[in-house]
Amino acid sequence: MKLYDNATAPSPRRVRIFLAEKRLTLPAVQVDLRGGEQFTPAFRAMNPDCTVPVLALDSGAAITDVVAICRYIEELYPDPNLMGTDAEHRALIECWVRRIEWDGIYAIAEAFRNSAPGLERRALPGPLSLDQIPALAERGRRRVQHFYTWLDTRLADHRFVCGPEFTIADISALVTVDFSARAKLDPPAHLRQIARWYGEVSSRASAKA
Ligand SMILES: N[C@@H](CCC(=O)N[C@@H](CS)C(=O)NCC(=O)O)C(=O)O
Repeated sequence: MKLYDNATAPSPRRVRIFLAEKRLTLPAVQVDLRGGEQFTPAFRAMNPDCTVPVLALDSGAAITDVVAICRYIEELYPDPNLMGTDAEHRALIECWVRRIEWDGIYAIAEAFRNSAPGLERRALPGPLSLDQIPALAERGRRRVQHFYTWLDTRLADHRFVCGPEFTIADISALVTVDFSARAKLDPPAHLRQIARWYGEVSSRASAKA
């Protein structure tokens, strides 16, 4: 197994934290996204979506999605459990992860990629060159505030996003909040539950990954 990674991008960091929680280290290859290495024929042959992370398996298969990679690792290395212990738990965790992606990660990406100098013509990751649309940056900023509001409400009576246990949903939300700083969209200080939860999850050793 080999992980195609990038040290500063949020998506592969979700996998690195997941691996750190499992106390696993995989051989890794840094993909130079700024230098356009994701568009080289060799990388495209492995992942036509031109994104990281990719988990290349010894079988020759390539898993090109964060949650699919984590699911594969979870099945091989079930302890500690990070994706649910029974049908209901697994389904609920998946709901929260999807909500965090949709309202959090994608919303911040929408705001950031449609406004950041240096990402002109790169408004979406992937093989297409797409122009930035300033109205989408504004829409993304509004969507992020909605994300923070519901996350704070959720955390008011849950220690972690899915209850008493740390899960992949916390990893996803932690990476989202850290990504938000790059878009100058940090959670508002009055959302005390996010601050309390962030203090706890960001001090875990895995958060350094
Ligand atoms: N399908 C992927 C998307 C991952 C993704 O968007 N990766 C970004 C880094 S965070 C990327 O590779 N971007 C390449 C680019 O911007 O050209 C997943 O969620 O696993």
